Amino acid sequence: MNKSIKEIADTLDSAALNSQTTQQVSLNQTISLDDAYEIQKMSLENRYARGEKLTGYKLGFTSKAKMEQMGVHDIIWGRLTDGMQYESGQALPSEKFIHPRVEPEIAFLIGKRIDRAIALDEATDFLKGVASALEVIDSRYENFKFSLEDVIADNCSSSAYAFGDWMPPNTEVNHVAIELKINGETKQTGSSSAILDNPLAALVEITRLMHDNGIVLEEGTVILAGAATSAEFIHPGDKIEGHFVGLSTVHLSVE
Ligand code: OOG
Ligand code: MG
Repeated sequence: MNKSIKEIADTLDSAALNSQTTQQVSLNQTISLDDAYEIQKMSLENRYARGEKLTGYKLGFTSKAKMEQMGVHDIIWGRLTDGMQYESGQALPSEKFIHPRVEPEIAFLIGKRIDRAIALDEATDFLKGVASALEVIDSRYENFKFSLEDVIADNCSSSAYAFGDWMPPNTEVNHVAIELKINGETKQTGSSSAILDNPLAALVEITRLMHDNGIVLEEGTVILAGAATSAEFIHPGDKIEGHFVGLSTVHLSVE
């Protein structure tokens, strides 16, 4: 029997809360893209009810490397909360995760309220800062496998993120050379231009998506532009470093 949108939202939220996998929704029933975003929104309501606060939004599959790694070829967006936020240098408690993966990203801090789709040449005017970032994704689905609708419903696998130092809005974020190291070993290298040819284009894209969804980006909102490289699995004991030329290094570890 088909589950309701609310039942699916609750199942995904408890899977995240209890660090346990659940079956892909699409194996049992067909849901539309609109349903998937509605499930995401409802599952986040449970987090807010537990006291978590919305901090911002993220894009997913904005680079070819990510699309190919996960077999999904459309841009998706998800919600970030303060419960997912870690300081650079902090340890991630492994019991909170299922099969986490880390990926290097570029982050934006909104400086001026945005209630419309902005253009690329005005993007920096709306910023308070830019930063390097690490995102930890942790699909709630078995074997990290999902369809486009599945991953959207699961809030785009969002589970943790950390920023490097915030830099002024006019700091160059394009063509930033990136190196992801785990335990001193280089696991991924790339360039921030892998993100839609320019991470600022991801900011433009999110303003368009938010406008279409009637969401206003308030001052202080954080944005993750999407990973520039494929993601790497992380395990207890790992020390993770994201090096970004011209931006600060971000560190995380797993305990
Ligand atoms: C979905 C999340 C994708 C990104 O940066 O592309 C994402 C996933 O890969 O599990 O966060
Ligand atoms: Mg990401």
